[in-house]
Amino acid sequence: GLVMGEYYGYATIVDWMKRIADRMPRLASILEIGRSAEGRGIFGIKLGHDDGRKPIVVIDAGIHAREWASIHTAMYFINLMANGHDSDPWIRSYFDNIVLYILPVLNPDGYEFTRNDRTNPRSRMWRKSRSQQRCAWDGQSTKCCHGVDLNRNFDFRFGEVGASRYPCSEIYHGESAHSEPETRAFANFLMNLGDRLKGYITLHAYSQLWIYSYSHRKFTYPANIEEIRNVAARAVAALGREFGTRYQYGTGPEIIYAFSGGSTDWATEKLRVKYSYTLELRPTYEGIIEWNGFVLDKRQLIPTAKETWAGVKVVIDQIILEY
Ligand code: 0X9
Ligand code: ZN
Repeated sequence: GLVMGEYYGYATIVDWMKRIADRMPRLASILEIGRSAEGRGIFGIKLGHDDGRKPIVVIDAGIHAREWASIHTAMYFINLMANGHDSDPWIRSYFDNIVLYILPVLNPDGYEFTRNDRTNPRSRMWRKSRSQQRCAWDGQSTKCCHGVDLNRNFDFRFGEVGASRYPCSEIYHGESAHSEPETRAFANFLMNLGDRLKGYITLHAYSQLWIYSYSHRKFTYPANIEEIRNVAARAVAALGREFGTRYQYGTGPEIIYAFSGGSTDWATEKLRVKYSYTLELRPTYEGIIEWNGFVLDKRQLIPTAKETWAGVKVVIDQIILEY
């Protein structure tokens, strides 16, 4: 296995998931949902006894390249499930009662770019995918840039707010909804799960937030907002009980900013996923100088993942209770 509390390259992460799936053939399998713009396979792992009826929960991370702590957290969940099957009855019950898909790196091109590019020190802070350059006139000159903000590329109020039509923007939404291969692969994957998909959690960093729909406008909620909010409140409380970490919960526009084209709103609106959350992991904004919140000290990786799992468990347990 791999030692937790470290950052790993994409190939290492994928190999590791394959080895876990090989080791537990009836309980885990690897899946490739599609390929990135640069041709990398986008992989995930399926955990659980699938009888075709159990509720499904999907967890992803690394849609934004620089948010490395989210990738580690998803890996930690995989590790916990894989090692817990034989030793932890609660984990074993998850194998019996749900099907859990974890996709730790939705944007592998961006992630590898943040790890390996040596041409520019700012590359560690890359956010978008690495798709081919697009050019646009910005009023002064024509500028060309790589990449799309994949969390602005989903088919939910595409391009309406908190997104940019300029390719050089950090929040460039792409030419049209699902124009990017990563978005398409993931959207198709979720759509094919059908109405067994009850939970979707996307891991981001940072600012310690537990966010639910909708993100484009204040005070706009799904019909079952009471249940969504109640589960969020309990998740945040459970998370805080681990190490005292304080999370805020609410919709994006209520607690940070409005935007559209994100994956959780799309899952809520188009797929009717009952519990769909965006998590912003450690740290908070307090004491953060410009961008360094994305560079989480390795000593914080395991505690971050542990407390996040405590929150995620509340969502999973609620779904098991209901279905
Ligand atoms: O802006 C995003 O895509 C996410 N934040 S991040 O810093 N990781 O880029 C999601 C923001 C949370 N949701 C809303 N603001 N509605
Ligand atoms: Zn993000």
